[in-house]
Amino acid sequence: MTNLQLITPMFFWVFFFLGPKSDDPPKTCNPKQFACKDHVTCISKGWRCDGEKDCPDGSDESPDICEPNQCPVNEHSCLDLDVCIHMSKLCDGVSDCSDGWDEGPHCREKAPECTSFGCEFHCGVTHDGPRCYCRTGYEVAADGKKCKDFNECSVYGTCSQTCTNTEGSYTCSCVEGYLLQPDNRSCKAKNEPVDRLPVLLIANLHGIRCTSLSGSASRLSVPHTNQTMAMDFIYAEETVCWIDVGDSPAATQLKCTSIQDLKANSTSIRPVNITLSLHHVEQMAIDWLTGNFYFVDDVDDRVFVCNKNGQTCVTLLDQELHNPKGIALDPAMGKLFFTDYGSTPRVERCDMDGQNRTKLVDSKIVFPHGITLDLVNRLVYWADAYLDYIEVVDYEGKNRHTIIQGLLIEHLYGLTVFENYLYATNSEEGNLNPKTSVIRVNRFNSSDFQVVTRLDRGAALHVYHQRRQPQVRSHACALDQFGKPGSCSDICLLSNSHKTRTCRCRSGFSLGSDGKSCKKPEHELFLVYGKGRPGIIRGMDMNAKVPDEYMIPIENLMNPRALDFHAASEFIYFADATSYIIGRQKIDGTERDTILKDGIHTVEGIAVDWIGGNLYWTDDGPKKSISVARLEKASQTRRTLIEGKMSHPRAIVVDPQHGWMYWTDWEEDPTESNRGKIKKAWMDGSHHQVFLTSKTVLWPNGLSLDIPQGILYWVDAYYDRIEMVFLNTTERKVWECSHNKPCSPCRGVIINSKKK
Ligand SMILES: *[C@@H]1O[C@H](CO)[C@@H](O)[C@H](O)[C@H]1NC(C)=O
Ligand SMILES: *[C@@H]1O[C@H](CO)[C@@H](O)[C@H](O)[C@H]1NC(C)=O
Ligand SMILES: *[C@@H]1O[C@H](CO)[C@@H](O)[C@H](O)[C@H]1NC(C)=O
Ligand SMILES: *[C@@H]1O[C@H](CO)[C@@H](O)[C@H](O)[C@H]1NC(C)=O
Ligand SMILES: *[C@@H]1O[C@H](CO)[C@@H](O)[C@H](O)[C@H]1NC(C)=O
Ligand SMILES: *[C@@H]1O[C@H](CO)[C@@H](O)[C@H](O)[C@H]1NC(C)=O
Ligand SMILES: *[C@@H]1O[C@H](CO)[C@@H](O)[C@H](O)[C@H]1NC(C)=O
Ligand SMILES: [Ca+2]
Ligand SMILES: [Ca+2]
Repeated sequence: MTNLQLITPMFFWVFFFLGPKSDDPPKTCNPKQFACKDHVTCISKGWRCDGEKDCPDGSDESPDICEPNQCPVNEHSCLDLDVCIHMSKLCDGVSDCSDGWDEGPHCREKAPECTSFGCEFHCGVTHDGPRCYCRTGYEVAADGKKCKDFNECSVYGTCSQTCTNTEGSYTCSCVEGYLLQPDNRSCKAKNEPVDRLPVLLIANLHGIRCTSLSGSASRLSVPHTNQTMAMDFIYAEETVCWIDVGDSPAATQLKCTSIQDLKANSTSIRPVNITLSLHHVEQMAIDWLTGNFYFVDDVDDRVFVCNKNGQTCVTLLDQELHNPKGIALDPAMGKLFFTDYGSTPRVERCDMDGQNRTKLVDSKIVFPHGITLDLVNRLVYWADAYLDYIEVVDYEGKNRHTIIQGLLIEHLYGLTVFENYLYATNSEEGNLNPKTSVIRVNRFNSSDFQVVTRLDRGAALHVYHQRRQPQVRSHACALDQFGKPGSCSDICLLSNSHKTRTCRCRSGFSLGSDGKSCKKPEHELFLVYGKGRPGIIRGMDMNAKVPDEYMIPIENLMNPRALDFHAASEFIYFADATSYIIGRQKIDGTERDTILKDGIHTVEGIAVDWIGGNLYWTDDGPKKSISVARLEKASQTRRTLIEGKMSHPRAIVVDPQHGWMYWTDWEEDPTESNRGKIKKAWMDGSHHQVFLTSKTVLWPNGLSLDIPQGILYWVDAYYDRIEMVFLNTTERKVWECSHNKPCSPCRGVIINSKKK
C-alpha cells in the first residue's frame, strides 16, 4: 500500500494561523466608559442612549445600540420620549408630563380637529394633531380610527407563562408543576415534596455554596473545590458536578458528588475521567436526560461533549468559534445554546448533536457571557458584560427585548432563571475584583432588583429545583436491553428533539452503516489538519456526514505547521514551528516522540518518502533549506540537500516512483521577474529547477500529488483557490468547486492563513 492510495487529490494540509487573541472589546476605555465606534473616543456609560449625541459619530445613540422607546398601546410620549402617559391625559387640564408637554395652547387650537376626526372610541389632542385611542384591551386599527382587539400576548411579560388572547382581554395560566399566583399572571413552581424548596448553587473561590433564593445561607456547602468556574447538577440523581482547575491540564478534573437531601458528603466526591483536556473549559452544562456533559472551551475554541462516564468525548463544533463563553441546554427540545465573543460576537443555537447551527443574535452585542433558558416559554436570556445588559430572544432569535441595562449590572458571569426572577453573579470591577455579588432581577419588572448575597469570585450559579430539569416520558438515548444508550456503542447524543438521536464514536473509530456500532476505519480518505493556538492535529473522514475523529488527536502543540503520514508505520510526522521540532505520533495516539530538534528552524513542509523510508522537509529559517533524514534514527542521518536559492520554501511533496520532489516557494514582494513558484528537483537535491511560475501564482501552498493521474494540486493562499497542473504538459486548471468536489474545507483555511 502506498501513501498515494490513502491520500486522494482532495487531501490538503490545512492550517489555521490565528494570531494572539485580539477579539476582546476595545481596551482604550475604562470599564465605566462606552467606546464610540470611532475606536478613539470614550464617553461615560451614562451618556449612552440618553437622547443626546456625545460621540463625534453619534454612535452612542445609534439604533443598533439603543432600542427606540415605544409607548404601550393607548399611551403617548412626553417630550422626554422615555415617559409615556395614557392618551386620556392629553389636554385634560392637568400637567402629567413633568415638562408639561401634554398641556398647552395646542390643546385649544387643535381640539376642533378632533371632533371631526371620526374616532370610534376617543380622540386625543397631540402636538401633531388629533390621534385616536381605544378602550383598555383594544387598539386602533390600521385605518387609525376603528378599534380592534389588542393581542396582549404579543407583549413580553404579559403573563409569566401561558397567555391566551381574548376579545378585549386575555388570560394567563401555568404549565404543569406550577401554580397561578393571586396576581393572575405569575406562576410559582410546586415543591415536591413540599419541604423541598428551591435553592441557589453558587460556585465560588471557596467551594460550592448553597443559599436560599433570598440569599440566606443554607446547610450545604461542598468545600475545597479548586478555582471552579464551571458547575452544573443533575436533579434526578441529586448530584452536582464541577471542574477543579489545577496547575496543568492533567491536574484539571471533572468531579461529581452526591448532595442527597442537600447534605454534603465528601466521601462521595468522585472524579469523572475525561479523555479530552478540560483545562480551558469556560462553562459546562449537563444533559439531564442522558447524563452527557457538554463543555465550551474558549482557548481551544470548541464545544465538545462527553458521555456520562467520560470515556467517549466528541467535538461538536470547532469552526467559526472564537471565544465560546456560556452554554445552556434544552434536552427535551434537543437544543444547545451558546454565546461566543469572537470576531463577531453572537448567540447561537444548534441541535444537541451539533447539527443545524443557527445564529440567533449578532447585532448590539459585544461581550456576551452568561446564558440561560426559560424552558417553558422557550426563551433565551443572555448577559452582555460590555454593554451591561440582560436581554432575551425566543429560540428562533426573534422578539428581542431588554430586561435591564445599566451600571447595576457590571460584569455578569453566571446567569439563571427561575419563576419570575433572573439570578446572576456580578463582579463590581470587571474580572479584576474577586469580590462578587449575586443579584436577582424580576424579568418582567427591572425595578424589582436586589443583591442576594456577596462572595469571593462567584462563577456559575444554578437554581437547584426539579422544574429546572423537567423529565420526559422516554427519550431516544434510553438504555437498551444491553445497557447501551440508544443502542449506540459509544455515545448517544440527542439530536433535534428528545425523540431523535445521533450515535457518535470515540476517537479513532467511525460509525458503521447501521448508524450505531463503531468500528476501526480503514483509513481511506482522511484529512489531517493542524490548527494554531494551541496546536492540535486531528483526522477525519471527509465523506462522512458526521465528523468522527479518525485518529487520536495530537494535542499540546505550539504551532503545528506541516505534517505527513506514513501509511506502513501509521506514523504522523509533524513540525511544530514555535517549539522548533519535528515529531511523530501513531494514529492510535501512541509513541509520541521528537525525532529532530537541533538545527530545526521554521519548518513549513514535510513529506514522507514511503519507498525510501526518508523524511523530507523545507525550512524557511535564516538558511532557507530542504533537508532529508531517515525515518528511523533521523538525527544521525540528516543531510541538507538544497540551501539558499529560495525566498520562502513552503509545502513539499515527493514522487519517489519517478524520483522527483516538488516544493513551493513564496514571494513576499512579487515583481515581474520574481513570482511565487513551484520548483522541482531530483530527490538528492540535484537538477534543481523552476517547474511553474506565473503572474497568478503568489502564495502556493498545500501541495498534493496524484501520482497515477500525474496531477499536482495546490492552494494559493493569496488568491484563495485550488489549482491543478498536469505534470506531463504543465497545463494548469483552477479546481472548480461543486457539490462533488467541495472546496469549503480548504477555503476557510486559506482565508485564515492570510491573517498570519
Ligand atoms: C384574578 O382572577 C380572579 C378570578 O378570575 C379574580 O377574582 C381576581 O380579582 C383576579 N385578581 C387580580 C389581582 O386581578
Ligand atoms: C488547587 O490548585 C492548586 C494549584 O492551582 C494546587 O496547588 C492545589 O493542590 C489544589 N488543591 C486541591 C485541593 O486540589
Ligand atoms: C456518603 O457517600 C458514600 C458514598 O457514596 C455513602 O456510602 C455514604 O452512605 C454517604 N454518607 C452519608 C452520610 O450520606
Ligand atoms: C480515573 O483515573 C484515575 C487515575 O488515573 C484512576 O485511579 C481511577 O480508577 C479512574 N477512574 C475510573 C472510574 O476509571
Ligand atoms: C434541522 O432541523 C430540522 C427540524 O428542526 C430537521 O428536520 C433537520 O433534519 C435538521 N437538519 C439536520 C442536518 O440535522
Ligand atoms: C416593579 O417592582 C417595583 C419594586 O419592587 C414595584 O414597586 C413596582 O410596583 C413593580 N411594578 C409592577 C408593574 O409590578
Ligand atoms: C497528460 O496526463 C493526462 C492525465 O493523466 C492525460 O489525460 C493526458 O492525455 C496526458 N497528455 C499527454 C500529452 O500525455
Ligand atoms: Ca394632562
Ligand atoms: Ca386581547
